[in-house]
Formats: sequence, C-alpha cells, structure tokens
Amino acid sequence: RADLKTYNLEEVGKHYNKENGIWVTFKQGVYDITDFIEKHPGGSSKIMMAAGSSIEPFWSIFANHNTKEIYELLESMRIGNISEDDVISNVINEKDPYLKEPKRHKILKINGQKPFCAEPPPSLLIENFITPTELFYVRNHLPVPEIDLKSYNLELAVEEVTKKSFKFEDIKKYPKHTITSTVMCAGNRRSEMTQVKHLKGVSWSVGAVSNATWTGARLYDILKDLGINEDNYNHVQFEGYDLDPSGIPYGASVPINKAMDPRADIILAYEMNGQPIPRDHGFPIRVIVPGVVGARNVKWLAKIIVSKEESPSQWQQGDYKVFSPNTDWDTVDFSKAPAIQEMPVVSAICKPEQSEIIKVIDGKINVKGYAWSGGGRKIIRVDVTNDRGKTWHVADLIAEDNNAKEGRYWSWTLWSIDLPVKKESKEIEIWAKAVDTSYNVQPESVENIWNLRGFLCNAYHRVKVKLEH
Ligand code: MTE
Ligand code: MO
Repeated sequence: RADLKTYNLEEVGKHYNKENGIWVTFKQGVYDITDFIEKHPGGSSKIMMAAGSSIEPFWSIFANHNTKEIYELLESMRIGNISEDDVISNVINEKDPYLKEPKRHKILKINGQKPFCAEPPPSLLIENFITPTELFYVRNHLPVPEIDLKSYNLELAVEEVTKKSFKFEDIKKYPKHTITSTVMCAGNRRSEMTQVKHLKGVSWSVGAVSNATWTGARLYDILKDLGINEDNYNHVQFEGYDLDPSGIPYGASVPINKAMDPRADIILAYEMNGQPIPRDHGFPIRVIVPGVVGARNVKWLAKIIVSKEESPSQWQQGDYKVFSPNTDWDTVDFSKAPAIQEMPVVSAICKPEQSEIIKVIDGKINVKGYAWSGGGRKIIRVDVTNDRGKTWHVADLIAEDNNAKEGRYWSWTLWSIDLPVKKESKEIEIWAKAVDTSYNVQPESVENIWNLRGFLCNAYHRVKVKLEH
C-alpha cells in the first residue's frame, strides 16, 4: 500500500482517545478504528487496550482474530503505513503464550485452537451418564495458566479487603462434598443460530455440555466461616489465574442468595470424576455452580470477593447476555440486560447425527439424546416427532440423577426412543423437545430467539436423516 501516508510510532501514539481518534498498528499498517470501538464484539474496553499502539500482542492471545474476514475488516480501516525505521523497531519478539497448553484427546472436535475450545462428537457424548474426563468439552478464553500446587493461593476478600488466604491444603480441610453436575456453555448449539443469520463466536454443535462428579469444599461453609451477613452484599465474584494481555483475570459472579444457599451445592472443586482436576478444567481448584451457565463456573480459582457489585469482568458485563432478535451491534446496550445465570430447558438429539443414513428395523429407528434444565429443575418428559408435530412420541428417560433431592437436579437426563417411521419415507426430520418440572418448554424455532451473541439456543432440536428400509 505505497499510495498511503507514512506515520511514525510517536504520531500513532497520540491517537489513543476519542478526541484525537483511535489508531492502532498491525505489521506495517496504521488503522483508524475510532468508529469500530463500540461495535467490537469482544467489548470496547478490550479493544481500547491497543489504542495508540500495536494490536499484535493481543491477537496472539485472542488468536481467533486471525481470520481472513477480520484481516479484511481491519484493512478497510487502513489510513497509512508505519515509517520504515519504526517497522523494524516495532517487531517485538512475542513468544506464543500458548506454548504450554496441556495435551488433549484427539477425538475432541476443535472449534478454536487459541484459546482452546473443543467438544466431543455427539454420539459419544451420550454414551455415558458421567462424561469421561478426557471427553469433557473445553471452553477456554485465554491460555491455560501454569499453577504449582505448592505455591497455589486462594484469596478471600470482602469488597477491597482481603480477609483470608488459603493454601490448597486449607481448602481440603473443609468437609468434603461430592455432587454430580452438568456444565453447559451459553454458546452450546450456536451453529444452528448462525445458519439463521451469521454470528461471530465459537461455532458449537450440541457438545458444549458434559456431566461429571465434582468433589471439594462447599462455598457455603467457607462464607459461613467468614460470618458474612447476606443482607449487606449482593454478589460473590470469582477471579481466575488466567490473565488477559493487560493482566486482567477471567472473572464472573453469582448473586449472593445463590452463593449463601447450602442447597445450591456450590463447590470449590479439587476433584473431577474422582481425580485431581486436569489443567484444562481448572487445576487445582474451580468453582462449580450447579444449574448455572458454564461461564460462572470459574476455573483456576484465584480470588473470591464478597461484594455489593457484580463482577466488573467483560464476561459478566459485556458478554453472556441475550437480546431481542433485531438488536444488532449498532443498537446493543449491554448494560440493559442481566447476565445469564440459571439456564433454560434444552434438549438435543445426539444419535443419529445430522445427514446420517439409518437402517429401519421393524418399522423403527433408535433416537438418543440429552435434556437438561438450569436451576436444579428436573426433566420430566422428552417429546419426539418425525412428522413435524402431527404425532409426538414420549421418549424413555434412561439415565438421570437418582439421588437428587427435589429442586437439586443438577445433572442432565439421557433419553432414548425407538421411533416409528412411515414405510414410504426416505428422508425424515426428527424433532425433540424437553419439559422441566416447572413445565417450562423449549421454543419451537431458532429464528425467534436469535440474538447477536448466539446464546441460549434452546429451540426444538432438529436432525435430518435418510432412511434405508
Ligand atoms: N474460568 C476461567 N478462569 N477462564 C475461562 O476461560 N471459561 C468459562 C468457564 N470458566 C472460563 C472459566 C466458560 S465460558 C465455560 S463454558 C466453562 O468454564 C467451561 O468449562 P470446561 O472447560 O471445564 O468445560
Ligand atoms: Mo461458555
């Protein structure tokens, strides 16, 4: 781009606010991103970290930016080139922050490499009520932190004041509780929503969900020890050891009534399926908030803060919220919607998979899947049809948490049905919908729940298959 103006880095550095305009550099290019700030899907505060400077170190952490579409978008905002001398001094020998990631199982379908996001294949997902740890989906936002158990420290604060500092062994001294809980990402099934209208974000199929047993100390016991009066605060915040390029940790919070309810079964977990929690899932300690969206189940727990305020984190304030289908990036105001907490009722067909060819046996095909609802609500029924709802068949609930108490059904329910199909049909579309104990039902169409971040895609799940008679 020799036709463009040349700037030196000193000039670029002056453009770090709205008054002067916001410029960034990338490789040789200078870009004026002033008008794009508010439209940045990762939040305006994140992109502002690069103002007047290079975006390269940020993109090496948020490597999901390295796509043709995003390069083109950036190029459309180009105003010039960096001077020759500065290009040389600007090449920072950035070490890849993802060099020390853990090994992962090959069967996982990778939806994002840096940060690592992966899900198990649907047919394997529902083979076990308890998901084998190696198959449990992974959703990271940043590089996996390296934590040494000996120096691990967990801080407990009330507002800005640190009240306690725990070593790993201190947490283990609390009464040991084991729960079985499903964790589900708010973006699960986003791939269906993106077909209605294009979305940014990890394109999850039905596998951004898994079920495991979690063992650890109850948050309730720890907060009770501290003598917290629930009436004086509103939220309990969590921070992880994973840091963004400016040193800000991943963070989230839950309302205090949830955090201080012993029946909410919130666990500071150090074991997953009876073993120490592996690095990808939060070694050595993560929070499990049963029935609540995955994003609040903070991994690599570094700090707990009892506060009047919600977590200030981008992931609490400027993400993981849902809007009306017509709200777009020009009109969205993240401060106007509450953060997702308890999850709505959802189900998915995992077997057969989309476009599979199925042999019909005695006029029937076997269909299997999962259903789950947030807030401890039990799945009471799953309905399945292959004639667009003229005939609904009730599936058998084949695995659920038999020990769960009323209102504390944290695990998913697996279901199965031998579905009768018509002799003449060559191709069918199977639909599934679940009902929870509050008689909540799933919405019929994805279109009417479409939202710009692609969250909570819980419409009837639909799978098209070919039949062989
Ligand atoms: N905790 C930290 N510290 N950092 C993260 O990136 N991702 C969250 C949550 N906790 C995340 C985190 C999100 S969005 C989800 S869906 C779950 O972890 C995923 O948990 P898993 O990787 O164990 O399946
Ligand atoms: Mo998530």
